[in-house]
Amino acid sequence: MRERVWELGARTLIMGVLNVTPDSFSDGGEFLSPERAVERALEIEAEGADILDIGGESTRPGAKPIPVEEECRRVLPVLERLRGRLRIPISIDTTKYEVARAALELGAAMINDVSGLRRDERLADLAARSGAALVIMHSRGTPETMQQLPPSPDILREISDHFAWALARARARGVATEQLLLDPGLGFGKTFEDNLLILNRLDMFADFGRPLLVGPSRKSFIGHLTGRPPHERIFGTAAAVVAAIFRGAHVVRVHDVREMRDVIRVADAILHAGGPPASRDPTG
Ligand code: HH2
Repeated sequence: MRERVWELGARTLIMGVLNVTPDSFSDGGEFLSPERAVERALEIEAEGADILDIGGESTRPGAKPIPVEEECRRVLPVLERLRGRLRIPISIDTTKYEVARAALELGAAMINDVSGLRRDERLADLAARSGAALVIMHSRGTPETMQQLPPSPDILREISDHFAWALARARARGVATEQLLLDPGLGFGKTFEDNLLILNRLDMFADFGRPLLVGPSRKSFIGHLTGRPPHERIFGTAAAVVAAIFRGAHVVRVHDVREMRDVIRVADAILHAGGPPASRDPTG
């Protein structure tokens, strides 16, 4: 990850979410002013996150795409103000080349591409040139269309096929294997049952030999099970985080960093009791 190296497998890493948007499904509008966003970023670090993921475009189901200029206007002032103020690396949650390029210039060390290179393969060129880590996430359709798609006949196969394609594209464009992470994209065009299945079978993606990132935080499948609105899905999120850890997740993307840090500490300790499981080393 540029000049940094993340050690994976010893403990589960936390990616703290900061959405600088008016319309994100759970924290939309909360951190739209750069001052509030910076405050929350510093808090996310203090709460124990290992990386800060900043996004300027909501990917909630039905969300309309926004222009590059608007996305830059939201996230770049926050990145500028954070320069030199965080010890943890920053990830930019974007599918747009221009946004990622500007964020890397301001010091971001990871590109979190929820389109998994489907929108713009040049994101891989940026990773290759800068050495930034690249998250390849699987999404069915785009946020605007994903709820209208018919269910996948075999969601696990569909995700695996996408990972294989995107890893090959990234490598062809010069990204080193060590820079790549995989994310099955909970909630992105998946049915309720798909999301549960993905979490329960997460270990099947270990065969790719890359670290696995998952983002169950406050998502609607948790609301579906608990009947609770996004801000009250912390316990449900905790259950999904623990399940993901026991099925081999290396990084979890969460809003409630302080709470999930405790959850992860306990889950990791149980997981490692009796020696570290061999399957946790993503390189096999
Ligand atoms: N989920 C969201 C956004 N980005 N990135 C990765 N790698 N994995 C995810 O599961 C993921 C993601 C959606 O959550 P959130 O950012 O809270 O909402 P919104 O897209 O409405 O801003």
